[in-house]
Amino acid sequence: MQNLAQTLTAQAINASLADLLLTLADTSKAISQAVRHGALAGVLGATEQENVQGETQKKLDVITNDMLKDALKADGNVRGLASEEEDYVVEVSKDGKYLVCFDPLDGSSNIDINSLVGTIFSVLPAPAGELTEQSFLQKGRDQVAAGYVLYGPSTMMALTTGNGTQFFTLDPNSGEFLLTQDQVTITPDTAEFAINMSNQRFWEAPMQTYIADLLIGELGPRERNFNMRWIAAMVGDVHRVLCRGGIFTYPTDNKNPQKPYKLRLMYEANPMAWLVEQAGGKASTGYQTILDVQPTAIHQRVAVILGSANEVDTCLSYHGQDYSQEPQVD
Ligand code: AFP
Repeated sequence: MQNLAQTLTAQAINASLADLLLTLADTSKAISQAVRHGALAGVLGATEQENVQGETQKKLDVITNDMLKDALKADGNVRGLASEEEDYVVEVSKDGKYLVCFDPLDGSSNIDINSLVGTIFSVLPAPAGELTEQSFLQKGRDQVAAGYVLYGPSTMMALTTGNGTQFFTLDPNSGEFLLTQDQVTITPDTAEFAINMSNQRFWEAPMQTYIADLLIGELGPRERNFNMRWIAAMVGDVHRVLCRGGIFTYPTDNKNPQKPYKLRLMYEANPMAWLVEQAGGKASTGYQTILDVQPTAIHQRVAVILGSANEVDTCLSYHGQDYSQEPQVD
């Protein structure tokens, strides 16, 4: 079986980007070890700190963030980095060709219950000149690589460099990520949806109607029944969608008018949207294709509706002109 390095060579990925992706892969192996040790390593539980999102940082959030920062600083190919756990962008090397945005441990609320967590990364070209937050504010369409590593029963990487979406499985014996699926393809139709139903009363009317029709199933306009899953870790829900189809959405809600969206654009929505599109799926904010959103801030959030192409289209058809007025966040 082909390993990650051999796959990158076969895709004719330039040496600098290939080295960077191998650094991310090697770091994810160390993160996988840290996650697996859990309570035995005293890494569970929360710190006293809050991140820029106002969320209490788990010990593993901080540990994994430091692991990635240290690895990327030593890599030599990185101009700068942005992390969910860092208030500001971090300059790394004036010679680096790439910017890396990452969520070091997505789903960290799952850590203490031994449920799925993962690392999400997005690689952008580094523009010339001084490094500022503006350097990172490039559309998802401009990514040169994107992926995640899922720390589940097996440790798996999903990766795209624009040559489709590939799955790699970490071989515990060799320590190599081996290519286990070359061209991941999302089924265009599905009978499975993923949403946090507890927010139902806060959604906008079109999403309430769309989900209500899924729940009515064969008795309603969809004329068939649907199943629901919610892992509370985007990395787990998106992996399921890539594996067997589905629609995943964290839509606009008015639970907190100052925060109508939950998921972060630069290091959650954009990398996942590219993986999904490269697998034949669709990814929308409800107002526009996620990969075409012009970022305005490194920690900006967006609504996300992604997965099986025909089901995403059906969901969007409920929105029509209702979604023409995107909520404005001060
Ligand atoms: P945490 O990393 O803080 O657990 O958040 C995970 C996440 O950003 C995303 O991965 C999940 O899909 C979503 O939040 C879950 O949100 P709810 O906890 O509101 O269901």
